Amino acid sequence: MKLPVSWRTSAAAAVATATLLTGGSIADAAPKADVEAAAAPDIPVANVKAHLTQLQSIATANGGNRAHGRPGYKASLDYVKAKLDAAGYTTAIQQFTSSGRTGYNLIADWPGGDTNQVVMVGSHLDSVSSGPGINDNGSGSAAILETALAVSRAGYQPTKHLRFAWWGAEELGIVGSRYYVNNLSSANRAKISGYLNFDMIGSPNPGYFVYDDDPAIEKTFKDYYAGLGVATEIETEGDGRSDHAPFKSAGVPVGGLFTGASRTKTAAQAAKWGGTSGQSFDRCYHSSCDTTSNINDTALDRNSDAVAHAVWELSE
Ligand code: DTR
Ligand code: CA
Ligand code: ZN
Ligand code: ZN
Repeated sequence: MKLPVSWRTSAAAAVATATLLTGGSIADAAPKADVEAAAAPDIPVANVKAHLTQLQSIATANGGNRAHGRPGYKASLDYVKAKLDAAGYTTAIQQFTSSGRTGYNLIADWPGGDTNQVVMVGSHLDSVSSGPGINDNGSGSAAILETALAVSRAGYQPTKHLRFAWWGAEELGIVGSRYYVNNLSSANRAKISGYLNFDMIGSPNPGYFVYDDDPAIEKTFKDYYAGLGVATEIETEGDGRSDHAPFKSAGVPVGGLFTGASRTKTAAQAAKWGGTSGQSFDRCYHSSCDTTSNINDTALDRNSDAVAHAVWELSE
């Protein structure tokens, strides 16, 4: 007989916490009760695209970009924060300085859950100064925003505590997320049971790459894609080139998804994923053409649903 999640024993929770604080992975810590994990809802890709349309409008109204230190970045942050405040999140803006300009991280906590076991989900919200940054990284920012809103719509009450983050100044060198991690006390850092990063998840000529840093988180994503019948590859283009790097350096289990940037799709990859071989995954990477037309809707939809799947599975 499957017990509902809410019947987890306190002993199992104590084991979970102890395991995590001694550096166990998320999966090791999950109590082994015979329970039915709640299934994540479908994330409507139309909703994700509506956020991208808003971010595009913001860039267009602010010099064509959403870069650190420019009006378009703060307007993007205000847009995301307003949605989260209206959905019942506890939000906070963390300020920092980079290259002589003020930067901002947005942290949003979903009330409830064990605050000794925090599942964090993050994406950088800034673009480069040369364009609107809709794939890089409106795609990740919009997908985690819509997942956070889905948590609210569902009234989801997971065992672990959920925290979402939109980082500033990633394009200047992973500045905002590193500032956040460096300013955590060691006690609060130890409470983060995992960090999930989403940076470029809607590339126009997409690949399906999974970070291979933490085995349990990697398995969560690979199992999800296997269920869709979509092949995945290990992410190698980045290896530390995004906001998961400061968390990994601090000993936090990390994972994430990526659809590719300037590397070229091979014939073998095109055979399994479709798209165009001999062409980069995102021809508009860091360019002015990284607009709302620079998105593959199928990849954005699949990855948005994968974000929700991982959030539900890893926070149960
Ligand atoms: N650093 C990201 C783009 C990027 C390039 N390789 C990877 C691998 C994994 C995540 C992201 C990336 C940026 O330009 O914002
Ligand atoms: Ca969907
Ligand atoms: Zn970039
Ligand atoms: Zn990026």
